[in-house]
Amino acid sequence: VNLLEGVKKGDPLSVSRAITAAENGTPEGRTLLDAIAPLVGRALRVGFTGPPGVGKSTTIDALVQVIRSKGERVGVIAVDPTSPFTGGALLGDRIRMGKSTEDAGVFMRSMATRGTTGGLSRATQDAADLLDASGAARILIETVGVGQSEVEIARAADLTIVILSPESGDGIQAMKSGILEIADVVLINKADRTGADKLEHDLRGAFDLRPSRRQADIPILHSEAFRGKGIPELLAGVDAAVAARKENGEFDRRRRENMVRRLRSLAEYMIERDLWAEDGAGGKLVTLAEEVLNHARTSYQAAELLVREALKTR
Ligand SMILES: Nc1nc2c(ncn2[C@@H]2O[C@H](COP(=O)(O)OP(=O)(O)OP(=O)(O)O)[C@@H](O)[C@H]2O)c(=O)[nH]1
Ligand SMILES: [Mg+2]
Repeated sequence: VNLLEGVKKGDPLSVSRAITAAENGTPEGRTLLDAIAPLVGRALRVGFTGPPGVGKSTTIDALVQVIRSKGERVGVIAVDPTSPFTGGALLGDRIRMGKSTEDAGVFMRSMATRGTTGGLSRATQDAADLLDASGAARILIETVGVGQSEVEIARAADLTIVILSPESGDGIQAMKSGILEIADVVLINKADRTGADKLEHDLRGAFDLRPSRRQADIPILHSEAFRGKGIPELLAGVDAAVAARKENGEFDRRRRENMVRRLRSLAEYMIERDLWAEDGAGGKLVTLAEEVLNHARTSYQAAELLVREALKTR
């Protein structure tokens, strides 16, 4: 099977295999990523983050249905910091929705922690690129907004939605954790519960204390994702924000900024990979340690040698 052709045609099995190859860092994965590069950049990437259990997956599921009703193809990436399928709602609704599981216009993928968190971020961006090349018009990325690295993954999108709920002091927690700093849109989900208006009021108050123009512009929307309420309005809010950003140049500026961060971390990953490769500098590590102990070299000289070795291997 030609994986590249399959990805380009949007064949789900090919996309799935391609993401796995990229995730595992195989040569085939790398070749594919280079080959699809000219097709990347068309899809809108939206990051969703927020405290555990606020309804991120439910919101995404509901949003997927609204997007599908407009006929657009959509890709979903759920970044799970612990295990592939604990998210519950995403998988649960997928089974419940029945038909939409077979809907070739929806592609869902869960990314599990593998190796370093930098690796997770890289794998997520690669998966988004593959979905982009496969013809998805929108790519929705869910991360739990607890660890800094997960928040970073959500921020690497074109637009970041922070979801809160009126329950269990989410708002206060969010204000303290700094997660609101990355919000382009705030969604107060579980608006059926008491306290949604108070939360909005508190958020406005917090935004007003830091009256940068950006903060004042952040829309605060309400939803009851489990019954689809407020979700068409969320999509409209996203589209309005994107249109405004394209108009004022913010959209392109953000893409450049994200790419700078992505290249920086990719270069760091490559150096580290090459540094510890068995056939490269990594193989000299024990010998060099011995030499330092025997005063044949200083530790700095030995480390310099390792770095030079790593940089010339590939
Ligand atoms: N009352 C109420 N419950 C909701 C609403 N939206 C989602 N839920 C419920 O909240 C629970 C958590 O929903 P999820 O969508 O799994 O939340 P999540 O943020 O993706 O959770 P994690 O991925 O585990 O962090 C589920 O039982 C949902 O049915 C809502 O608008 N109102
Ligand atoms: Mg979830």
